[in-house]
Amino acid sequence: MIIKNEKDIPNMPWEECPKGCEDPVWRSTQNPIIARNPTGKYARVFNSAVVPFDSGFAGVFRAEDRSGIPHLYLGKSKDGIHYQFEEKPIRFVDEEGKEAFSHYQYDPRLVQIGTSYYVTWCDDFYGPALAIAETKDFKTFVKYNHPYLPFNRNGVLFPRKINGEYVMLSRPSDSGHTAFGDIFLSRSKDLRYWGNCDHVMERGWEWWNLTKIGAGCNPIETSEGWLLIFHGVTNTCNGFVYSFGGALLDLENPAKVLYRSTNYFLTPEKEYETRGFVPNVCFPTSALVDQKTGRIAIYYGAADTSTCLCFSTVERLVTYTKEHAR
Ligand code: BMA
Repeated sequence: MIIKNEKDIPNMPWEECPKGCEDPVWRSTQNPIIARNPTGKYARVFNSAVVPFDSGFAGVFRAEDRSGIPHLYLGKSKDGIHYQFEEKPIRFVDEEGKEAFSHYQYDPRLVQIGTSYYVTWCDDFYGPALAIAETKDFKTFVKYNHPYLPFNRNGVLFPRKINGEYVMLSRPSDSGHTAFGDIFLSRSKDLRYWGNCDHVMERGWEWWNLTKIGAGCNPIETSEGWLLIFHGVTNTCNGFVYSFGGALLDLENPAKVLYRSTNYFLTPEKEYETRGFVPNVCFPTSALVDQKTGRIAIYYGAADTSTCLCFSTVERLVTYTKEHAR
């Protein structure tokens, strides 16, 4: 299997698969890597995204301060596990250099395309809507005007143009704790005007993704298709449960689903996933992929309380997805 468009990341977080484990992913023994009150200023850091940067790692972190309002903070790390966070939220500016204010920001994703890094997140735009910003140096973050109308969440960019266009997955929603949702795709020539949309995946008939689904990590390019890690939600008499699974999308037309796993990769089982601010949430937002070995480190938010890591390989997830496909 060929992995495309990734980098060699010899210093990325990694733990070998425990003996006898046949699961598609395995958790870090260091979980949660960012536990409650990590700095004394933020109560909770979760659902956050990182990329390799400057011989280490840079990340955009969702952190909730003591007001409970989520904002995005910059974090840097040498090993991808221990992060130093900036004290103040990222200050976004618009394309004219003026401050681009919004009341809240959450669930960031982060991807490198060419020489720029793009942050996508859920922003306050008369309700939850997607936002997109570009940075080249993790110092200046230029926020474009909102790409879509409200309400929309889980905006996840592909790491390169496909047939000359940027492509983004998203999940149209309502203004609250949306009880429905499919993954759609839109295209853009300039990252500012989006359209030419397709429906990609509907919520599943399998129990774990019955209520709604949303793209998780930026798709990983392989010779077998784009590997998409997505979250799936089911509704119980005690509320939503967030798990995650995978699909392979067509390389040329990623609106076409080639394989979709009927089984989840990971579901809340550990105490740090089943207990917390919002119990029973495993919410994947970022994956580091080592081109040379195919190792994957998935960052996921646990129980809207902490940041966790789990591991796998591209080969293992692609094989699992195909073997457990519908
Ligand atoms: C979703 C988002 C996520 C959160 C999840 C569970 O709607 O708000 O940030 O992790 O709910 O509360």
